[in-house]
Amino acid sequence: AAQDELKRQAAEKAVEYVQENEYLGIGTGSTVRFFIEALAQSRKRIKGAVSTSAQTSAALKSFGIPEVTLNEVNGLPLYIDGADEINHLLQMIKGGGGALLNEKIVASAAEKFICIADESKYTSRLGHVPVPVEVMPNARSLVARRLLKFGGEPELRLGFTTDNGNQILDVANLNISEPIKLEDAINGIPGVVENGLFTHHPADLLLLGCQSGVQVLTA
Ligand code: DER
Repeated sequence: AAQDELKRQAAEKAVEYVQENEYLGIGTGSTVRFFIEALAQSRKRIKGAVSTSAQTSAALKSFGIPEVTLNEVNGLPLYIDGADEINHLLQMIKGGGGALLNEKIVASAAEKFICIADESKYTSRLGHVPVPVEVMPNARSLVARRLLKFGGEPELRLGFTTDNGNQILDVANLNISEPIKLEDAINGIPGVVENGLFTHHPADLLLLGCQSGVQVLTA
């Protein structure tokens, strides 16, 4: 599909930023899958990849890219990941792939976060997609009621458990006029493990696959 081609072009561009013989944090999703393939084809040798999901670990293994755990490294020079939505300040909504907890952890360890996406993800205002909220299963109903008070419309992601054994509420209709405050308010609800607003720490660079080619964007 045309969108896949745009994702692939952004992913291939990201390989240029990978430093040989360094550790690399790698996110989750279909755009990241294109990145892993492009990294393998580039024959660039990295010291090891810190993965964010079983899905990404499987892709790394299939391409023979060595994996290390976050505990084995002391920080990371670079983190590459996609997004469900990204605004002009490079703040993001992530979690469509269900890996938002590990993604936010590994992203926080990296000096630089490069987001790879197709043009459909780029927006002036976050909120066209729901905000995924990872919750402890026993607190699901409590958290859902609290999110209703925020004006959200929480919907349980049916038949899905995260790699960490938690559930996800996809919350539509939130007023995201103050993203950083909302990110913190959601995480302040007892029972919430993490949410998909990446606004405290936006990406440093966006490689955006567009019909006109890959645009390299900063906030
Ligand atoms: O779940 C995630 O955060 C993924 O990065 C997601 O937001 C991007 O998925 P895609 O590359 O398949 O669109």
